[in-house]
Amino acid sequence: TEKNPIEKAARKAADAVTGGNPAHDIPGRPGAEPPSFDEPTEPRQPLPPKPDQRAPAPVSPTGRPTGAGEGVRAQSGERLTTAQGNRLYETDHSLKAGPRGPVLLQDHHLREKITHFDHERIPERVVHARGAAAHGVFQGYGTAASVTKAAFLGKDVETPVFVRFSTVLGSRGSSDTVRDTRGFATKFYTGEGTFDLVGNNIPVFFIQDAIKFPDIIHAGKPHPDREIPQAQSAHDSFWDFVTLHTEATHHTLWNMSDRGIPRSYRMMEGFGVHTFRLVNAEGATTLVKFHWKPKLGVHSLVWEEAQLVNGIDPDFHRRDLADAIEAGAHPQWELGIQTFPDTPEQTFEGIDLLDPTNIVPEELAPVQPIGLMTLNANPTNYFAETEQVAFHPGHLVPGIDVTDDPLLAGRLFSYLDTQISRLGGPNFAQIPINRPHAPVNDMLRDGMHQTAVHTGVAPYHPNSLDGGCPFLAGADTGAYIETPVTVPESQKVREAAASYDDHFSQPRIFWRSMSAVEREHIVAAYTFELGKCYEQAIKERGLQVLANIDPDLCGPVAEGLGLPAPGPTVAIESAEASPALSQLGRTWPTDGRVVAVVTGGQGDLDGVRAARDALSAAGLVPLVVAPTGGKLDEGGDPITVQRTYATARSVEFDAVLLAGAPGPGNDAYGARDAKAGEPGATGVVDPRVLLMIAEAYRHGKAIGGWADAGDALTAAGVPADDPGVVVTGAASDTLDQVTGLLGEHRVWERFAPPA
Ligand code: HDD
Repeated sequence: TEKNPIEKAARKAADAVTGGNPAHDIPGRPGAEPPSFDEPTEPRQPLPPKPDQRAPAPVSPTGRPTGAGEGVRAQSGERLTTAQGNRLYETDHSLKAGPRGPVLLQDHHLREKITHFDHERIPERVVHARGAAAHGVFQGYGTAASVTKAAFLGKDVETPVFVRFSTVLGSRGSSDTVRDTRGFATKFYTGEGTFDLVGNNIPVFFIQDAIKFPDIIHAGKPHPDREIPQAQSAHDSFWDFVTLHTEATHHTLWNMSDRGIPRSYRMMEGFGVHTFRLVNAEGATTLVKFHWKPKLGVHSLVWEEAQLVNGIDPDFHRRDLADAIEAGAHPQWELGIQTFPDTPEQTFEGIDLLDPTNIVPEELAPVQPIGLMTLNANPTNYFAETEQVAFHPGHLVPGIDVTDDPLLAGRLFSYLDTQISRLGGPNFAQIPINRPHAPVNDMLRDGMHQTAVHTGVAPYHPNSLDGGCPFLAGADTGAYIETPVTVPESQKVREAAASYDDHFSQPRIFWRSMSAVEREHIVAAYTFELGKCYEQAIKERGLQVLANIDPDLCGPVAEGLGLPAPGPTVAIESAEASPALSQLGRTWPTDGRVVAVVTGGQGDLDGVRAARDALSAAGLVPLVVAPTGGKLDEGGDPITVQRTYATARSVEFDAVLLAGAPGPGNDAYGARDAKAGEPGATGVVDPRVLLMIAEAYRHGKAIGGWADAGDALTAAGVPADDPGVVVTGAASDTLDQVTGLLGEHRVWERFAPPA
């Protein structure tokens, strides 16, 4: 009946497939029955992006903002299309010769869809494969003007940033809370071009020369025969390397400390590691080390907690960062610099500034704040942004220059090279997340994935055909203007300066700066990691390294391994402690700390409500935990249950509150398990609540309760008068004390080593 010849042809084709049976008509086809499923067929406005997903507007290589249409192809138009923009009427069935017949090769849509899918993955980063990122803004204080002309550090200058945090060793799908260094890479989209500060949460590095980087990474990655263990340093090849290359001792000690298992990306320091050279407007130079200081303080997990989280929530850090930003708790870091005179020796107080295994204690060179970074938006698309972002320590702006640290020199080569293989060619700077927010006119042409349509005929300099464009910058505005540093006269050698030979003095400073609890954690970490090695010789070499740091560190580890403690083979000098290295002894803001409010569902619900509201008002995150999901107290002001006994686990919380029952005979934490008793049965505490209390106690978390909450503590074997355990008569009193305890992150007395 179709008059239109196209519709007629389409009907014929459909009949060929359906055998002319209208029951098999394809929804959306001309003349087809309306689809029987509830799918919108008319275009609707897409949901507006969440407020936290506002990405900075990408800028094209020509400096113009790119809307849909200029260069970037994302979703546009309302109908499903092929990659060529041809509208599709169906995407759920392959084209077949009859409903039960063979699939036809001519089905272009099928082949295009599957082929694209087959190529959806790109090589993961060879290191730092697992990461999470966020957008934000950096605001300069103007305090660095005397040492650098970098415009983005000027007073109140705002610069968009993109920050990617990562682990180093694990694959892209590995767990977040493994013991490892964390990457802390920041891309500043400045008006003078992009500046990348590609740092870590540990201020020193494993090796002193980039030529060893493949070796340390081969040693740390899973063994090549069985590809195990994933994302771990607790294995023979890692410890083989770091005990043979003792320059790794300092970094390894930081990894074995609580810094190796951060509580949150939001609670980590960041370090540029190398010494950089700043240049001011007069051309005077200063050597500096960059530091990021988190406003929330530096906090860590405890080891058992980290291990549990690996199974319970492998995305713990990723989720924490995204949730906080979405909730409006925007994490902040202050950027600071330690400054050193740029002398020919490039040392400070005897410390070689070109050796990346050294720190300069903050007591000798205070960190001076120069700006504030706020992360305020989550990425819109993980692949497009977090996965494709390409950092490079050589992305520098006028006023910031590199030094001759041999580790940095190798990095300046490596990052560009790796992006070419990872992102498929030399044009990765055109990917939206990598586009500078400054005009680009680079004379780089062609190549794989070229998305710019360059104009002109003379991409060379100087030229007369394109009007001489582009022109060069003046010496006052150009980047990469070499500082006239004298290179010491020497012969070509493959060796390091003698100052690079001392591998133990700096680790000794770190060890001696730790509190008793932190030392206990370090001993436990070494005992665990070396204990997981199979080779006796590696364990023994590990102990020798520890003896050379400090026999006090070696002794208890040797005892744990059941091996004799060797004596030191180097002179054990006295070391001045640097209190700034310890994470303890200060109180910090409690914003965003997660507190469980555990109720049996029928006890003191007014108390639950009051605790929830007071915690929220104080900027903390209360999560109501009850035996089952849904709402409590439907009659009055209902309380939404956020976690059930089945979904909650202590590791998600920084503190646990037990909402007391109004009186005896009405146990608030009664088991739902029929075997254990009726819901809310008197005297029965659900084993999952008992586990939560016991774990929270073991992990040094504050535990609070009111009214008869003490009964549950007793059942869990937790002494009600122990430090950090607060039971009072009223929710408000308990809350005040628990929030106070959270300022110190944990109840450290619980970890005190046995006398
Ligand atoms: Fe590196 C990635 C940090 C030494 C070679 N590195 C990478 C990332 C961070 C660091 C944070 C992840 C960036 C992102 O999120 O995309 N790397 C460091 C620090 C180092 C360091 C602080 C020492 C001070 N790196 C280093 C050396 C080499 C590399 C010595 C090679 C000679 N790093 C790379 C790389 C990576 C990388 C292979 C992998 C993915 C990438 O670059 O983009 O090129």
